[in-house]
Amino acid sequence: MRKLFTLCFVLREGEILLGLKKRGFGAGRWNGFGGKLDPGESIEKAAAREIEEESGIIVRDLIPVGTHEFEFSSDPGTILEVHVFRCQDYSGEIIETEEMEPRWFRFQDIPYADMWPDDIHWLPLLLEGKKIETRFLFGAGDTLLEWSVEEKDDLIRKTT
Ligand code: N91
Repeated sequence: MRKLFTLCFVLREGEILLGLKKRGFGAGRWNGFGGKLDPGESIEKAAAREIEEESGIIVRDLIPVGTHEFEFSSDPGTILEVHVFRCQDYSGEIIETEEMEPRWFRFQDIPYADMWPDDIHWLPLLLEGKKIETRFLFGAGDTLLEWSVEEKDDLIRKTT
């Protein structure tokens, strides 16, 4: 079974917006913004809605930058298919919500030790403007059992 999710990264000059997840799946880790699709909703609409709900900002020009397939050995056969976007055009004020505590990080200060263990394998590529296609299998305690990261065409011109 496949379950669809979105994950969005807002970028500005040399910085990335991450949110400390305050509750639910992945609580205590710094994440991008995203979540499940509502019934009938497009992937891009869901990505924009989730980031507004979790950080208060309105995003425009979401650029698709790849997909992740996450599988957990505790639930074999269920693939979390995550559609990843980047964005540099937003309006509104970033606010803390019940879900997330947002904060800007310089690329060199990204707190990988307090993030999902797969992030170090693909987030630097995304920040270089690469498109990615990844698969990660997690074992007990979210340890990485198997993984692959493919760089797709370099479709994004690096602007930050
Ligand atoms: O949001 C970020 C930066 N990473 C992220 C990695 C994950 N690995 C498994 N899951 C469910 C993740 C969610 C977010």
